[in-house]
Amino acid sequence: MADFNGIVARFATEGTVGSVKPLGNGLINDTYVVRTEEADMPDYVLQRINHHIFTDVDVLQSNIEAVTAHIRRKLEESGADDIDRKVLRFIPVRGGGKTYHFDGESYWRMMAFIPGAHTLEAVTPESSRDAGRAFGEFQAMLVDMDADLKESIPDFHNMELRLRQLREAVALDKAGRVEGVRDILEEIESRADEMCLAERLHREGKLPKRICHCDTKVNNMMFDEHGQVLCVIDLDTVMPSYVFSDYGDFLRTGANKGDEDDRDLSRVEFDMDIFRAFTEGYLSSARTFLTPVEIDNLPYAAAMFPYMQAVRFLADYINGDTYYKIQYPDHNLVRTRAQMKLLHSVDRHTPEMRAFIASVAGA
Ligand code: GN1
Ligand code: MG
Repeated sequence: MADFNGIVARFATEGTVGSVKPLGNGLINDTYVVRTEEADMPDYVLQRINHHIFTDVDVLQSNIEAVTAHIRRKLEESGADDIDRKVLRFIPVRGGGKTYHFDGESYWRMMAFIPGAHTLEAVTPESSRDAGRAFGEFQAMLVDMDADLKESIPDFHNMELRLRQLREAVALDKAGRVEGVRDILEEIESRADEMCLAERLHREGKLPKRICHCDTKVNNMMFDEHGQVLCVIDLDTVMPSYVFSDYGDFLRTGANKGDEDDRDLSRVEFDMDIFRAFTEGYLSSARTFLTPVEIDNLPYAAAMFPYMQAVRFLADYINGDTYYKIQYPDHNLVRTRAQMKLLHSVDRHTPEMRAFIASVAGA
């Protein structure tokens, strides 16, 4: 058990720590809510950063500080109200400028808890329209940022790299699980070229990298008491990437009628109502900067993300579950199958998606 009081004391927080309790269900970091005893003092979110995944915590926090400062400045310039609920505020450590503390074992950071806000695990067409607008706005606000952000996980959404990692896992077969998943591996390989389109377009100079969120899950947004989006959270993966990351990963999680790890594959279907609402919202704020190549390939992004996530879950399963937290032994395999099922459903809707995007983008 970590010495929470000792850790919190390292940060320039206000008030007296009352309680520290686990918060949320992220697969990567450990998150806690720190309640202060005084009613007029802020509460905080404390996180143990997974430094096996984010190996350069200094890069990670510099990216996050640069991005939140840029957004805060933009909100101030535009005269927005309630700014402290619209952008995260990281707490510096006492007597130093850094926003993280290393206790000899783990890296910790703290941010102000946003009062009266909540996250959602399920989406409706209304909230996904807002989400589309919010993630589009997030990208739009960062389009003119000069700071040179580094990739906090190099090649995070590089499909070619993810396939190489899967092939390495298969070659080593550390957990002796390859024999049991030959059918999925075969299907994945049969679509590998098609799914690496983004990297090819980028090499040909036809697809830019922009600052993206790269983990645009439904539960990475905060809503206010009226169900309005306040801000996007979980900024660890904010880095240069293709806009496909934010578009595709939202639909992967938000437009799945089942769960990411559903055992009942009949529940896993691509939800066109969510797709339409999210796409309308996204294009309303992102159309100002998106290129025709980016717009034309949004349906590809919707397919690539379930595919990429299947590749990642399957590689982890084959490696013996070293990356994602699991709740039972074949959890990563169940997740893989659910992502492949989602991909099949996306495939069936591709022509309809194309037509819809063309009508909205052309409008
Ligand atoms: C991880 O921790 P969480 O749940 O926000 C992962 C994402 C995956 C997701 C799958 C840094 O995100 O890329 O899409 O799990 N984040 C990292 O649920 O690998
Ligand atoms: Mg998260």
